[in-house]
Amino acid sequence: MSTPSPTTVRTTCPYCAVQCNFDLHLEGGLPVKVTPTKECPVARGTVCKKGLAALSDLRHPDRLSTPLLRKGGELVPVGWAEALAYVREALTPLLERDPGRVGVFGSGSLTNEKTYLLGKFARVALKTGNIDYNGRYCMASASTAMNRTVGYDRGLGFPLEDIGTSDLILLVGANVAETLPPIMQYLKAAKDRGGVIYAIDPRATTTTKVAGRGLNLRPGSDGVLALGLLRQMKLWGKIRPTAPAHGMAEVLAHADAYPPVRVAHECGVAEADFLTLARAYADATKPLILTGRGPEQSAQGTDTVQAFINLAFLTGHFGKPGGGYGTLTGQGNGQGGREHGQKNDQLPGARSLRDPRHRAEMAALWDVAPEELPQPGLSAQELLNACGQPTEQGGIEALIVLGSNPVVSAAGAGQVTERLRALKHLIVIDFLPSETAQLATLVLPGSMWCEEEGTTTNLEGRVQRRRRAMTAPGAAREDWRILCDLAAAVGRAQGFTYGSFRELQDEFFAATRGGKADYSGLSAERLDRASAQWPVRSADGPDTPHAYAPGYPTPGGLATLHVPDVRVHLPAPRALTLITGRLGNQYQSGTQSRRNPALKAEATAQLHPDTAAEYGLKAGDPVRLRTAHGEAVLPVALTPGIRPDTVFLPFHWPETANLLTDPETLDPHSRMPQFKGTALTLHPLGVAASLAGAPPALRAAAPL
Ligand SMILES: Nc1nc2c(c(=O)[nH]1)N[C@H]1C(S)=C(S)[C@@H](COP(=O)(O)OP(=O)(O)OC[C@H]3O[C@@H](n4cnc5c(=O)[nH]c(N)nc54)[C@H](O)[C@@H]3O)O[C@H]1N2
Ligand SMILES: Nc1nc2c(c(=O)[nH]1)N[C@H]1C(S)=C(S)[C@@H](COP(=O)(O)OP(=O)(O)OC[C@H]3O[C@@H](n4cnc5c(=O)[nH]c(N)nc54)[C@H](O)[C@@H]3O)O[C@H]1N2
Ligand code: SF4
Ligand SMILES: [Mo]
Repeated sequence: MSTPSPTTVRTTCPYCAVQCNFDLHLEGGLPVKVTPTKECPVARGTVCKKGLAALSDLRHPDRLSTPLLRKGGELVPVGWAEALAYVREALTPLLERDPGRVGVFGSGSLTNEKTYLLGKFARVALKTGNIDYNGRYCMASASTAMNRTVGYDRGLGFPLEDIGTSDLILLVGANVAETLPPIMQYLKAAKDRGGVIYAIDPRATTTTKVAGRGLNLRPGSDGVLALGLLRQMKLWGKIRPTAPAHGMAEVLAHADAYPPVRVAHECGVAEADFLTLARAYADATKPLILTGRGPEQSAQGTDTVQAFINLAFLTGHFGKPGGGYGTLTGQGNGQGGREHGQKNDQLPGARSLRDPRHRAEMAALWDVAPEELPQPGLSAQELLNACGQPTEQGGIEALIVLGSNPVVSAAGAGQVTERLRALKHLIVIDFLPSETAQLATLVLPGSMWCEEEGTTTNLEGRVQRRRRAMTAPGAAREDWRILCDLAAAVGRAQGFTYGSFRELQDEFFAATRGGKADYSGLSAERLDRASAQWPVRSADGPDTPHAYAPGYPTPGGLATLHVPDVRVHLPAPRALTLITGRLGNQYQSGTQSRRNPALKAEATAQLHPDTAAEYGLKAGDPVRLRTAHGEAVLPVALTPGIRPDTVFLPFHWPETANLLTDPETLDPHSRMPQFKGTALTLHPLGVAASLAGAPPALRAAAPL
């Protein structure tokens, strides 16, 4: 298994959806340094601190290098033969009885090839429909809104450099300076050309400061803001639809109910500030609306995003270079991860599992009968909620997790932990002992980013090679091989016997042929010459920097606008709302970043100083936060830029943000939980109280 170790390998970062390319330098086969490269088509010579620090996890002492099997309550090291024998004994009877009792949970961190293989593994080897992934928690609402409007979804339908040509950018709930730092250069380019940026966020962030203008709106009120803007555009004669579309008259009529006075009241902003923003949008020639997780991660996320898409479409900017609408995808392969079949209702190439033609196409490729492919199963949160429930209620008895840490990141993490504990079998493939892995009955040691080949697709639909630079340590294996091993263990090796990674990769590219997300013109060689934005339909054909030209992949080629159902819950005076999100120095559920000495950060509850004073709290005092779903204890940080009615919590630590979120209420369209916007009460613990009884996350921002 040893590979030649070149001193420098150009690869892509394991973290966010910008997917910076950088050079990883090795000595004696071990990583020593990351350096940025000007040849990176995305970051153009920059890399953020997470990328620079990414190599330190590769040989972290906690790195998993052997399978771990639970015996007598403890996870103990075993060989692969014993691990796979467990898989055979655990899963085979279940699969024979009722394959739907086995669930699979994937991730937007996986390369395209692993995404493809995981979907194929679930549906062909296990024959279960119960596969979904953590993208459901991410940009699913934006993706759902785009799909139902124009039939497909590429986060940004244009190259990043177009952002610099926009004259008005609305950053709606996206803290780009902390979460996608290299994108700031494109925003600054727009500013340098005289463009204006509004950051719309309930709290001041590094991003709102750079933007300089913004709206400090009430959490969950973005949809009303968009409706108010549409109403003003109509009033000011700015309606000139991008293309003919269904639903326009209804959408325009509905917006009449949102005059500035209502918007100001429901969004909790001054009417004059709203009107200044509306005027700026009306006067701009290339306004661009970019949404982040702020407006998207709620039980009305799809309709909220829909309201912004309607605005961009009806004012004629949708799909135009430098203007229109886009969502800022988050995970490294959040884009490709939502296209190639790990979604509960999807087949590769963004095909639909419900479409008989699409089922027949994939069945032919996979050499199975179309009717053998299962129907769509549970969505991510529903899948977790079903774990360990009685079989007659559709309970999941065994779950395989690849690339997610739901004990920290799922909504209602307390309940989710209970559900995972109630499983008969929890098989986690990870490279570090995440909190979810620590609950597993079997942990399989997988591979990290530069220990395997693959491709990822960034937030502008750009497909790039992620090159292998080193081998996984000890008995750890490449994830794609592990999936093939699992298929063999349950006696379903057929279709999972790739002689090399390249065979799998070529099958993946070919499988997308004819799909909306068509990568069939790609190969490792072509991607060595240049990255490419999908669709890429033939080996010698062009790629597609600009998506969303009218003539959409919908019946009749028309867009359909939907009347958004958005309601602002007006809290009682002095009531508080919890929002959760990210810090620049941490990544997601923290498995990787909490172990990284270069990425220090603290879990605190961010409050406005006036709110803190009202509760008699000073910076650093411990406070109990309570919602209808749970409670958490954290020290207070005073942040003057946050709305006094809002409390912000990062979600990177166990037993913090997601103990407080709701595991049951989901967006009816995207099945997104309400990560942003939960009614909250504060209970000071007293200045003298110590944090001794507080969750481990607060005692040390260190690994378990
Ligand atoms: N450092 C770092 N970078 C990351 C990640 C990470 O974990 N750490 N994760 C990656 C991933 S997967 C993702 S999805 C992206 C996410 O990137 P972002 O979308 O930037 O991330 P968040 O911090 O979740 O939310 C953004 C902002 O929304 C605001 N907000 C909360 N509620 C509302 C609301 O109701 N309305 C509005 N308008 N704003 C609101 C928050 O105050 C926050 O500043 O980041 C990616 N990059
Ligand atoms: N309260 C609150 N909760 C949130 C959010 C929020 O804003 N607020 N944001 C949500 C969003 S947008 C997201 S994307 C999710 C993310 O949350 P998670 O789904 O938990 O994602 P990660 O933390 O990236 O977890 C990835 C796990 O898989 C492992 N891993 C990563 N890549 C690979 C791989 O290639 N192979 C293997 N074998 N293992 C891998 C890591 O070590 C880690 O343990 O959290 C969601 N949860
Ligand atoms: S975390 Fe994102 S912005 Fe930072 S280096 Fe990695 S890909 Fe680039
Ligand atoms: Mo995400």
